[in-house]
Amino acid sequence: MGRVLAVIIWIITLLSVLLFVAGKWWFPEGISSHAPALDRQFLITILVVGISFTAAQVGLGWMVWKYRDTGSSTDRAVYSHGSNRLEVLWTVITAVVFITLGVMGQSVWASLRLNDAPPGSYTVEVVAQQFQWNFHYAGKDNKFGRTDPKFIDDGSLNFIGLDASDASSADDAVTAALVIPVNRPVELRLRSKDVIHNFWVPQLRFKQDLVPGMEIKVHFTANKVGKYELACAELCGQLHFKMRSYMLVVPEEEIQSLQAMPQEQFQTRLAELINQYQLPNYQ
Ligand SMILES: [Cu+2]
Repeated sequence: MGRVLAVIIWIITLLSVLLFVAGKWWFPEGISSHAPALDRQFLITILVVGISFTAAQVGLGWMVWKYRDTGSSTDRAVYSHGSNRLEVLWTVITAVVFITLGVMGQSVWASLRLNDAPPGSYTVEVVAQQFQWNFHYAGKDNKFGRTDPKFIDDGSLNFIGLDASDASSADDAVTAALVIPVNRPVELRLRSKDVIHNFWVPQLRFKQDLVPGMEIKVHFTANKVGKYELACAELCGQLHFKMRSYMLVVPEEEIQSLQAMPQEQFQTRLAELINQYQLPNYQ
């Protein structure tokens, strides 16, 4: 029986490794300038973790095989207090491996969050709420109209509390889908009206929480025109599954013309663009 168990452990290990090595299920194509660095880091991490996993499972199977009940032995089991030296050794090795991976990975992560967005970035304010996304664009004057929670009125579609008495809010647009330029840095200012939500576009290799009471600034550069699914990746309530939208990456000229449009025209054109672009093929 011990042998059978050992072989089962080895087969499960082999199949688990094959799932990854086969490469059938992997990330969709990356569409941001930081995607290659992030994918490289992910590959290094999964190789290190995969090798450790395989070694541990093969070792486990080997122990099961070696110390199986052969029916002939009359030895009694011995109790061991363990080995402090071994405990220290494998704790230190694990810590070194994980800290090294963490330090290697943080540079990409930090570059998108801790530095200021490059000058000339296209800025969009993102206000998440149960259960929809609101994207706020500055309009022709490049100035965001003032917002105040006291003006929030979902009934009259003022989801973000735009102050109508502020002159710079007159040309602003608020939409339910995100549209950004290609090959130009984009800064998102992420806020939430109620609970924690999470902005996630897998192709962008970008995922960030939106936390009530905080404005989180992040930036990235998308480098492929197209339509991508944008999901809330934080379980945020009963209708969380409905909190999905699109991110459109369009040529700079399209952004310029959208920016010059009044709100209603902006909405119509955005709807047209959403119909026009196809989602990437996931096969
Ligand atoms: Cu959400």
